[in-house]
Amino acid sequence: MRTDTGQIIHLADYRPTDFVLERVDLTFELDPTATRVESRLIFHRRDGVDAGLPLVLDGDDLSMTELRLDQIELPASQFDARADQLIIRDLPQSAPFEVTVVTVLNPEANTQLMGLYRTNGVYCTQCEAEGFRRITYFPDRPDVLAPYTVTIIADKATNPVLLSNGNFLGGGNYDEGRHFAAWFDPFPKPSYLFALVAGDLGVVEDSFTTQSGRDVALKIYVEHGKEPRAAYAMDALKRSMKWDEERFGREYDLDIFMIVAVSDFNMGAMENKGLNVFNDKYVLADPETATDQDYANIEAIIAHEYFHNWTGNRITCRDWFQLCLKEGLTVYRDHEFSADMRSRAVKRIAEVRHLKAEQFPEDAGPLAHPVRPTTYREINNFYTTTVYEKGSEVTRMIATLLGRDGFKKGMDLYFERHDGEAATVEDFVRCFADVSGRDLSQFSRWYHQAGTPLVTASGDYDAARQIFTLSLQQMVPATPGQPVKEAMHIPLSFALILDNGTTAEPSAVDGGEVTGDVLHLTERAQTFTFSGIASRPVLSLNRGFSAPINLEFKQTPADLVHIARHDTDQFSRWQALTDLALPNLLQAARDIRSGKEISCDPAFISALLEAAADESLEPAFRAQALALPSESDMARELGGNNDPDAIHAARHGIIERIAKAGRPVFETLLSQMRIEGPFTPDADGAGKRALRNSALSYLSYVEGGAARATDAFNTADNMTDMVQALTILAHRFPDATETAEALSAFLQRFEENPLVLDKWFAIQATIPGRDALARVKALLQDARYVASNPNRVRSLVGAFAFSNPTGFNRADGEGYRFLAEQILMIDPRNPQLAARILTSMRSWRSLESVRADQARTVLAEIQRHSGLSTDVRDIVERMLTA
Ligand code: B3K
Ligand code: ZN
Repeated sequence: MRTDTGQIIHLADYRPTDFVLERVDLTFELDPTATRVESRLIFHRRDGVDAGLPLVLDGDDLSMTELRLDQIELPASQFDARADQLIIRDLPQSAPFEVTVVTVLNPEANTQLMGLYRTNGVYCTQCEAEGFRRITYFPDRPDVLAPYTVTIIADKATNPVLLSNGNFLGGGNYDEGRHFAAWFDPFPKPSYLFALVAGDLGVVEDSFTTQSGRDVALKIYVEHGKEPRAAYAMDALKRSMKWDEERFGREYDLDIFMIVAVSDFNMGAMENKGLNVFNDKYVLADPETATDQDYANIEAIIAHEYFHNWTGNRITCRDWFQLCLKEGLTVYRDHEFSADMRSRAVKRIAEVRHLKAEQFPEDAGPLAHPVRPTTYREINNFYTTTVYEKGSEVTRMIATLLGRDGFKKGMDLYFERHDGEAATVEDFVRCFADVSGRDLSQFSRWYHQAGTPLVTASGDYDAARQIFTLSLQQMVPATPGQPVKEAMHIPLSFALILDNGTTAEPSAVDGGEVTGDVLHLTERAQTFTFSGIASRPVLSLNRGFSAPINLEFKQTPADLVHIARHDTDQFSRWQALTDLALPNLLQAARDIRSGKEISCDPAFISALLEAAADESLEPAFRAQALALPSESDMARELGGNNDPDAIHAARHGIIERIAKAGRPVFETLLSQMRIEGPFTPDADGAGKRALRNSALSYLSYVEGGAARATDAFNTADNMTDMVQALTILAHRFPDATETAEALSAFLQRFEENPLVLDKWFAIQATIPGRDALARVKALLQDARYVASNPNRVRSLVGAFAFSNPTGFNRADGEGYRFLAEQILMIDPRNPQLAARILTSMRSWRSLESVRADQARTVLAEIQRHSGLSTDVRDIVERMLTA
């Protein structure tokens, strides 16, 4: 039985626990099907709490075999034990007392991958958000913090490695071939940060000396034989530790920091104190098997989980409504880290692409919710791009408002004030208000109001008075539960670019607050005037994407070309190229639907090719410019009545035109961007490979056959090039013999490597067109398809539903029906995974009516299904009712 009864939890109902937890002492006797967990908890009643109130502990699917109070067995009359709750009555008024609970678990049968489970013979835990209650009865909420002692007893031959949080206390041999290890974590933590790992694993070891001179042992545990593939992760970890010291003054606090890579994991990774558990996809890499994107992901996620040690662990969340307090902030920190490790501009472009592709649709659809929600039914459904990515953007805006030094001071105060506490978003914001003296109350609406603000801008230049006038309006769309919105405080970075490419320095700016190059839009409508502007300027607005908004600003192609050439902000140059591309793409989509011939503005094509060939720009930037807005970007911009087939055909047609006009440019790039010597995963090399592969892809649109991509596939000496070539073959020439041969050669070479096999599945699952569904169904029958492995499910079912717009959104609804079958099959074993994949339908209302009707029918069928998990029920009902 699941704990979650589907009740709605409200932020307004928050109150502290009646009992204070002082200490936790856990003993695990591991067994694949009958693990015994003895938990000893010391509590005292909180001051002022009524003596009659019982102790209520959370459970989920638990079976208890022993219960003692101060070591004496409790009479049945004194407690009620259910699978999801333990209530103990008649407890001491003020003196501390000890509750001992023994539960017996079956890790082998735990397919949800929450609580204690087994993956490839390794015991492993996942407790965030509410998995600890699947291990033992506990006040399983983030505001209950205590130091933990953990003893693990297990068969020594099969489990030589026994790990938990904190510092190693000691270990030794036990009876019957068993051994034990004891760990103590002195830093009070909530239960969601508990972790245990046991099994037979290989280890990579290193060390780090902190800024104050303490030595920290670093260990990454992987399956035997995979040790060399953890080298990059180790390097990323050491760089993260150093960066957090230098940038935020944060030093690591335990004697040891461990990472364990496992193959069955519901998400990317988990920041358990001192013992991060990772999806092995984000640890293992070598040139033969990992792409540049894989390396970048590993670097970012290793950093993210490490940074949680301060933002999440030392200061945690008071309740789950505050999730963005740790997630948004930590994403901001990992973004800054990657920006410092790589190209800041290219990193920013990638972030904004991701935000717009994932968060903007969420914010515009039925699942929209504030960065800091006020209600939830299933907390696991709130680990969203809104909480993470928009949460990070909100943090970034605070840094913009306060400036680098002000932000640093605010962070220092936050660490000083709240270390060791479970804090709230209000606590966080107050630190920045206190150090800056700024009133951040209007700004805080970013946490509370859902929906992407729409800013409409128009400019006017008065040559006689040498004044440039900018009129701005803002509107936040209605979202579920929030029909009416208030005006936001929107920081807009700007530049007035003159004819000669220099930036105008106005003699005065009126109409609102301006700090440095940032305009503060705080009213619904506001007009800024810039005086002393000698000639007509081109306005570049929302530079660096200083605010996560939709901007409607009708600029001429000539002005956009001017920005693309001259803005000192590289991000804005990319944005201008995108703004040039979009109207062409969108018009082409409309033309196709009305049966017209499509066309493309030559001025856009030449601006794009100019950027592609511009050797003063870094290759990675040029590759980003060439990567046109995606089909889902187009769908988002079209905003409704969308036909994925028309969108696909339109984009295809525009690419063909660019390819035709740019053939010589692409030919040149292909030879210029060749890299000699062995592969290294650095950003420079990655940029060159990206640009070269982009050229290769464009060329496939002007060349009739698969020859060039086949050659690229056959000569590739690294996984990035190989995957790109294989993708071109599969997506552009799905029926060519060369494609079949390449797919089978790839399979043969990498059959033993699950992470590469995932790529093989995903490339095929995303081949556009009507045949996609049949292909996906056939792959589902492949012996290598493992339904119990979340990575594999995501690489086939997830990739199809999220990343194959034409294949999935078939007008006959078969794509949706297939997804529904899969969801209903996955749900009983792994509700979190099922719910996550179902969110692929979150934009169903913006489809044209035939598809939208099909989607609605299928969602209603899912909803009618009896026995849905709370996770899936929550998603499907929100998608249908909003
Ligand atoms: N905090 C975890 C996510 C847990 C998800 C629980 N459903 C990973 C992270 O954001 O670092
Ligand atoms: Zn996180």
